[in-house]
Amino acid sequence: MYAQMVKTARVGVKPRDEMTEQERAFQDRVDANEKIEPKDWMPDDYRRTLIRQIGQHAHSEVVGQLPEGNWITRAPTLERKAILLAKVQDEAGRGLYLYSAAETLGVSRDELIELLHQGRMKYSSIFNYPTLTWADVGAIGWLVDGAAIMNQVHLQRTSYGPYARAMVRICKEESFHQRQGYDIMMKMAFGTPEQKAMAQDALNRFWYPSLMMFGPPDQDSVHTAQSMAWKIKVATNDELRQKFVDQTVPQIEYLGLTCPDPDIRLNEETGHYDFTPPDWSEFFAVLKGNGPCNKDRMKARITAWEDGAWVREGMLAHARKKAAATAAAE
Ligand code: BYC
Repeated sequence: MYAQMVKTARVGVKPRDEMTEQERAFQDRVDANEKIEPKDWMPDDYRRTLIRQIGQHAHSEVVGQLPEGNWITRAPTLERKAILLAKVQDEAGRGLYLYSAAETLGVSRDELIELLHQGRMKYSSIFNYPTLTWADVGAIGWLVDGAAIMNQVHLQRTSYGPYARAMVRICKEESFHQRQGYDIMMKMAFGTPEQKAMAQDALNRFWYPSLMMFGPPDQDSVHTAQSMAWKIKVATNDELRQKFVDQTVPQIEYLGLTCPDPDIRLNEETGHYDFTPPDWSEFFAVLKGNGPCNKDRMKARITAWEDGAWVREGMLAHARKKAAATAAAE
């Protein structure tokens, strides 16, 4: 059923005097910071927006395993390999409980996965960039997980109960992920000149794609106004991007690396860093499927899904057998 709704999820904020009584009561609950639970009444567009965002979030976790998975067998030490394995495993688990949160809204995991494979649902743009060196694994943990946590800390206060609760656990994992990334960057940045050069190169390539993770500028963000009114989002794309820059620049300085944005500087008046925005035409090209790795990522996911068919069939057969045995014993 969600398939028919996917492309209709763009709505403006409905003025209060045009709302039905039910919609007004719903908005009042949201305004009072009450959590909305699966069996509560909710506007169809609230449901659709959540399915879209939670579904994309789940897909991002699952597709996001691929760039790091590329380095599991090549991690430089046994310890680094064990840490990376644990991190990638966390991402798989998060995909599962985010799909479960979406299922509470009446869409099946199979349907969401099918839409992803058909290119009708998105996942985060960042995972369409390649991981060329071990330093990229550090940059992903530091910058990509750092950007993700900036967003997810706010999402713990999102209005939909199951999503907010999933975020609490995700944030705990994410802070470990971010620290392991920064730890790799410290080793590299304080290591040999070659290691430091690799760290700088990873920062250069991941800086702007990380800024893009927060979504288009507020004036081009189609969903922000309504999502903020419903407290699905509790901060805008630009607000979170600015917070990320403010947090990250001192970390770059500590590492002794150089921010790839030559114009970045602390604005004494605002107390925030002024920075050059990403090339938004690149962002929209990546969203359209034209990033460096879009095709590889989808191919890998579809192959994994098809190769795993026998596992799903086996588990279903086992569940049917167990259910029949239980029924026979009653
Ligand atoms: N990439 O109106 P807007 C992780 C789309 S995974 C792709 O601002 P919204 C990790 C947007 O969907 C964590 N698409 O949208 C995992 C919309 O298109 P549609 C991932 C993007 O939803 C493994 C259009 O652009 N985090 O950390 O209000 C390893 C207009 O945008 C992107 C989440 O998923 C993008 N970057 O705001 C390591 C957080 N940005 O749907 C790490 C949850 C925008 O109309 N999601 N678009 O076709 C959100 O918070 C929001 O969905 C966003 C976008 C802030 C991303």
